[in-house]
Amino acid sequence: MAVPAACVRRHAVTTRASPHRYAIFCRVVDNHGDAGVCWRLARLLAGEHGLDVTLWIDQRAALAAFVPAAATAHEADGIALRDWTDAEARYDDAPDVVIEGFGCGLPAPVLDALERRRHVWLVLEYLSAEPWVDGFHGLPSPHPSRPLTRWFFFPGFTAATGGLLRERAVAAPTASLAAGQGLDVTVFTYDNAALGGLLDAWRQSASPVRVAVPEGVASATLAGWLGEAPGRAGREHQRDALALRIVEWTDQRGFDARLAASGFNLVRGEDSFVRAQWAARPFLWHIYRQDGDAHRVKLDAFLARYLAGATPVVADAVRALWAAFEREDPPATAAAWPAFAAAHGALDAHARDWAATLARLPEQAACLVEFAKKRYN
Ligand code: TRH
Repeated sequence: MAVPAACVRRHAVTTRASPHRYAIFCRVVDNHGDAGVCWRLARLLAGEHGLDVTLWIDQRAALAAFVPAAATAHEADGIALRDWTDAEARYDDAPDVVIEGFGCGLPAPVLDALERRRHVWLVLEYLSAEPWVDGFHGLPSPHPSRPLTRWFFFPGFTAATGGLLRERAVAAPTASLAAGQGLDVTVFTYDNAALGGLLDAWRQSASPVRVAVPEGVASATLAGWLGEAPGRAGREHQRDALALRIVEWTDQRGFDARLAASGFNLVRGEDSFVRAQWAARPFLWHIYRQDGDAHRVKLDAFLARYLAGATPVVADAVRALWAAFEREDPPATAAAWPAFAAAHGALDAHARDWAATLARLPEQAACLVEFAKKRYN
């Protein structure tokens, strides 16, 4: 894979050999994003860079939701799978590159092993569009009590960051499939009363709206709106123009394909948020809430980039809908929908332009491999 010049320039340190054995450490905070991002990265490193990758994870169930083999197997998709607790007890592996997922820490036996051998230790940070990320990507930090150095690796939306995860197979965006025959929507949000506002709007739509919701997603909100439990995969709920279908979870490839086949996507967290952008459809990001409303800063930083080149019609439609949803305001969300729907063609074109812009930025796995090569000593 071609490595963007920006990746290489920033880390110009003498190369001595190519690190080949990668270990990714992942602790699940909640939901599926920690496992999802680590798995996406692992698949790219193994599948597209031919590297030897082991994923150490503390909660296999979070991964097994979309990689069923991960519940018990020692290997899936060419990636070795190991339990975090095993590394706490004893660590005999000898990776060249250790990736600490989202600052989750490393078990003491791993730190002991790193002290004994040549390696690169990267801390994979959360994705943010905030401008300060440019200055922090790639900085070293000495360990407070051991002779070890960690390097901070920030994904991001500029050439000065580590970029975004993107498989070679991501298809060039095509025009939306929705025009004319109604709208297909995928909903992958957290619980949020504002989702009820959207369902109200879709129910009253002049043309059919077909909504797919993976089983268990936003189930309290859906139960409140439907007046009954949403049920298991296969269950369908018809409410006037709205056909709401509960669907099975798929693997990440299937999930990506589902987003690409929808005319509008509601996503959340980090990995699905990125995938909605590669799907190049109009979308709404239900950002993960943080204490002190820190998430609003992140949301605004993303919107500032996403809407920088947008027409007023697109910018107003996105801002009104996203703001109402973030405030968890059902009537305002329902009220924002008609303008969003009316701008669908322009929103779709904007989403394709945005995906094309992002595709010219560094690809995260390629950038990380280059970064590790330069720091391997
Ligand atoms: O599940 P998320 O909300 O995860 C997170 C965590 O809450 C985390 O603590 C937080 O810090 C982070 O968000 C910001 O959302 P995310 O990141 O979109 O991860 C979901 C993963 O599930 C993603 O890799 C896609 C995958 N998935 C499938 O592969 N198939 C499916 O059918 C579905 C529904 C999801």
